[in-house]
Amino acid sequence: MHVPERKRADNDIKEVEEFEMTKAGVKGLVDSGVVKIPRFFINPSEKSSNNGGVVRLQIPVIDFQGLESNVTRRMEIINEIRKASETWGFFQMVNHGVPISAMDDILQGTRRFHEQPKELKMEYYSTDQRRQVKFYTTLGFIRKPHAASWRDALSCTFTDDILDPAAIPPVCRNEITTYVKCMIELRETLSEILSEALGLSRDFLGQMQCMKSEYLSCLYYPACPEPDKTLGTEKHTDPTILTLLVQDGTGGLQIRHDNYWVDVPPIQGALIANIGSFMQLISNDKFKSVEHRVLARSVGTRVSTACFFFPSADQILKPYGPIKELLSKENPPVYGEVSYLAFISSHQTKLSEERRGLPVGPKSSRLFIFFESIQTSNPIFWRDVQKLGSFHHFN
Ligand SMILES: O=C(O)CCC(=O)C(=O)O
Repeated sequence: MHVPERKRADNDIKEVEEFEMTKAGVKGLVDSGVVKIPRFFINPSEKSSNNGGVVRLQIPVIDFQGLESNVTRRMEIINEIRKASETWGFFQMVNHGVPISAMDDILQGTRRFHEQPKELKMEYYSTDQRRQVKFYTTLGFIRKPHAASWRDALSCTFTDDILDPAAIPPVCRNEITTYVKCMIELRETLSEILSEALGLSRDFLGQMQCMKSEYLSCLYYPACPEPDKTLGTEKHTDPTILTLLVQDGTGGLQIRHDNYWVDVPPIQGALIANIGSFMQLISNDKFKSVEHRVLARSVGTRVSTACFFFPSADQILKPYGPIKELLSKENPPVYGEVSYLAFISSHQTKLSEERRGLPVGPKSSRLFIFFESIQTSNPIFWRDVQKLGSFHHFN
């Protein structure tokens, strides 16, 4: 039977509202024994896309051994990271200095949070993007019609590296606090390496404070009764400077490369790094932000934790553009200037337009023009800006 588009959308919204009211997430659905997934998880555009992953292509694995002690090796690592950031936008790191125990613990803490009794998680359940700590599935979905991802998230925003530990759920408080400290240490190292890989002074990105805040996302992907109809994480790029990810041994993460979906295989002890689209902007397209997604699966639960780096609160309204030192007559700016806040909001608009199948304009208009107007015309937006700290939505 033909169901008119509007009717279908209304039904979807109702279904989402009912789902949100349970405050139990995807795991709650699975625990209730669903055999058919709700319509708002169905992702028709993904049905026909290559789900197998391509094994002959492999994303770079970079060994950090010798980074501090061997000048030649340091230069090699910088070159490997430059190459990977220019061509893949993704790389795996081993011997990166983050203790394996901290990585194992954050994955266990993530699992513990999501697997505790529903009543204990519910107090954190929220669709309010401004909450610094929240448990959610379809954040913002009702305002942005698109297919939801088959996963639950616990997210914590550390603006300028700070979050009161008391705000973090006790069941994973120690793990999150320890892991974020490790992420901050590694961020310092990567900030220097990425600066040098761009041909800038070692402290350049650090001085810009463009990766001084973190959004930690503790992700739980339950088994799905109809995995071919949805995705664990919808395809997207990250609106960040850099993202660091630890995944368990399950697999399912894929990145878009040369028009193929390439598997990112789990490697014991490795962390995955990917370039965010704000880095693509400030590097004037030298470094690439690429699409990635996570497949849903019929058996087993997948757990991962992503740490997204974005600018300091002080810098959030400052105009950023391609770094002047990287520009020349041969390499003119590809982008105009934009504040991070405008950028991230435009990223969401772009995502929802793409998800609705609308055409997306050329780079310049796509990124900036819409938010040039919003910046001056929307007082509510600006009120939210003032109390910024967690006005972020990373997929
Ligand atoms: O869970 C993963 O492996 C990736 C998650 C991701 O891409 C995201 O949350 O933005």
